[in-house]
This record gives sequence, C-alpha cells and structure tokens, in this order.
Amino acid sequence: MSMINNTEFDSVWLDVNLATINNDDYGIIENAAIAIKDGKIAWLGPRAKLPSFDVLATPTYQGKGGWITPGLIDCHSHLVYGGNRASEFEMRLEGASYQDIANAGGGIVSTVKATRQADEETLYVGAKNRLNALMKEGVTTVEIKSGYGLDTATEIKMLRVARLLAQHHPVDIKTTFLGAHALPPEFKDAPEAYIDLVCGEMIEQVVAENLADAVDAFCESVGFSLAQTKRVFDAAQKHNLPIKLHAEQMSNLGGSELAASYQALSVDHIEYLDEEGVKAIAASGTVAVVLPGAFYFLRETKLPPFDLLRQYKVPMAIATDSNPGSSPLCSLQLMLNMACTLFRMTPFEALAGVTINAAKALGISENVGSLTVGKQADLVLWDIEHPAQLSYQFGVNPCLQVIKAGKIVG
Ligand code: DI6
Ligand code: FE
Repeated sequence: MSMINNTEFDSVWLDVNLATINNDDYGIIENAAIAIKDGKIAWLGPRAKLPSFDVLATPTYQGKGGWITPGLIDCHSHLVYGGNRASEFEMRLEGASYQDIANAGGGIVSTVKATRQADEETLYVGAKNRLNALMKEGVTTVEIKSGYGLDTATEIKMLRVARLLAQHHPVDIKTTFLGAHALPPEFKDAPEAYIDLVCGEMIEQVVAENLADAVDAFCESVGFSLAQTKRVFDAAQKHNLPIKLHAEQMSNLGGSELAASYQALSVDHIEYLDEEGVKAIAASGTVAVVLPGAFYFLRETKLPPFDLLRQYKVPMAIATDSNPGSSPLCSLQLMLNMACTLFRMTPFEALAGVTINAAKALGISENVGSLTVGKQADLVLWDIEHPAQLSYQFGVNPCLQVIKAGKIVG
C-alpha cells in the first residue's frame, strides 16, 4: 500500500476486500479501502490505515463486504462483423470440420461477404450489443480486430466502427489490423498479391487514419504461411506497430517463434505450440493468450502446453475470441470458468489472465490490469466471498458496480 502526498480524493470505497493482482497471487487485502483521484488509484490498503480525508466533501461508497478487482480486459476479440454462421454450426454437427468448411469457401469468407455488405450502422449495432454484454460482466477494456473485410474499404470500415464504439461507451478499445486473416475470394490463386495489398495500400491507409494499435495475422494452413506472415510483420514494423499472432491453433507452423523474433505482444490460441516455441516466447516476453471459447466451440482436444508455459514462466492471458465462426460468445466470465474446467488453469491464473496478463498482451500493463497506486481506476465491485468464485460459478453475474477511470459506469 502506498499513498499520494495529499488526502484529497475524488471518491472512496469503504468496506471492501481487494484482489490487487500485483504479485504471483491474488494480492488480497481484506477489510480494505480504495481511493480515487483524477481517474487514478490514489490510495489503497487496509481500512484502518486510510488517511483522513474530507468526509463531507468526498463521495464515499460502501462495498458491503464485496470484493474489488481490476476491471476485466478482453484482449482478443472480433466483435465487429456482419451476419452469423449458425448454418455452418449445423454443418459441423452433421460431420463437416472447420477446415472442410473453410476449404469449401465458407468459414471466414462467408462472414467477409456479410461484412462487406453491411453498412457502418449495421456493423455498429451488432457490435454494440456484444460489447454491452461484455461490459455488463465487468469488462473495461476490449481489443477488437479487423479481418472480415479483406479489402481496403471494408477493413477501414470495421476499424472505424471499433473506434466509434470507444467514443460512445465507457470502455477502452484497442484495435488490431488483421488484414491477413484469410484469403479473399478475388485473390484465391494469388496469395502473394493479396499480401502485397495488405502490406501496401491497406496498412498505409489504416495508419494514415490512425485506426490500428497493433497488427495481427492468421498463420495457419487455412490462413497464411510463415513467409507471408513475416512480410506482414515487416510491414507492421515499418509503421512502428506492435504485432500479435494467431498461431499454432490447428497445427505447428512455427509462427510463435517468428512472432517472438519480432517481440510480439502476444501469440494467441497456441494449442500446438512446442517447447522450442515456448522458450522463444519466454525469452521475448510475449504473452500466451489462450482462447477456451474457440477450443470448446470447435471441440478441440489438444490443450495448449500449460506445463511448459508455467515452467518457462510465460504470462498467460485468456480472452473470448468472440467471433461468428469459432467462438460465438460474449462472456469473459464464461471464459474464466472454461479456462479452469477445460484447461485446468487455476482460478488465480484465470483471473490474472483477464487482468494483468491481458493488459500485457495489449501493451498497456503500465496503466491498467492491477490495483496499483497511479494506475487508471478501472475497477469492478463483485458480490462474492472470494475471488476464486469468479471462475467457479457461471450464469449468475455477481458484478455489482463497474468503475471506469474513476467513474461509476455500471
Ligand atoms: N482463428 C479463429 O479462431 C478465428 N479467426 C482465427 O484466425 C475464427 C474466425 C472465424 O471463423 O470467423
Ligand atoms: Fe481470433
């Protein structure tokens, strides 16, 4: 606990317990208080040590013995898209695989068609509903990728919608340019020419309008090769954008090692990551983002290499991957539960995975992701008796209050 040099606070929460997520554990402070000034955490610690402040002038809230955690961070989503893929879901239940459908011209490409057709308003309304579902569960920061446009105009349209969502909601949105998500039909036999477009006109326009905070690619047999992915990374580097990668989801192409050599913020999915890959991302400080929703929805059976990730002390984050094809869901609380039930992560690993490590995966851990004096006051007050409860139960939303940059927003 520490203290800023004056005791003028904008607001104070009393009668709370804190899970600060600052250490290798929950960082629990029971019978605590937390004070906010200028949208930042100004003081936190045991209630008995709270400095005296002007009680009459300062809004003071009673947490009634609830728990405050950092605001949750969904560090990998595809919230903006047109249409839905329920019919493909039916096809998969009749025996077709995700790859079969993609190879037959469905999959990502079918969402591309719907996204190209949708106007900005339609995309905005669809994404807003999904964003609101996340926010109701205590999410205060969301990453949103493009990648269902696959032409310059539609990629730009998606990213503009993502930026617009941020303007109208009390949430921070980090945008990621994912032009190299799939090969669009018009480039069916010309993948290199498509990569030329991604690395040229597309990224240039995205950068010119300041629409992306990072660049991502899908390195996979149904996506792009290692060499093509490298070209995208070089373009990102040229424009000073950090990189992320969909890697080792269905096979091991060595994408994670390549990403590590570019100091990637994160590699995501990683079911097929091997020890060499784990060593590489450990050395580069890259976060392993695991996506239990996609694992569940595609009925995968191969688990990401958790023992190796732990052994090499790779930070692990968890996200929804919310998208119409492989993870059509908008609940980070469900991801906490699935991370534990399907991935056997501990409830603490799960909570760190949607707070401090998710912040690292977005390059914003200096500012959010833990309860730390000086960080932005993104907080959630929960009606729970212990933070493990956030992973344990699902379907009863225990979120009592959401505080974004010091303001109560939900
Ligand atoms: N991996 C995924 O799981 C999503 N994208 C990706 O690169 C799936 C996207 C989709 O099927 O629409
Ligand atoms: Fe994804």
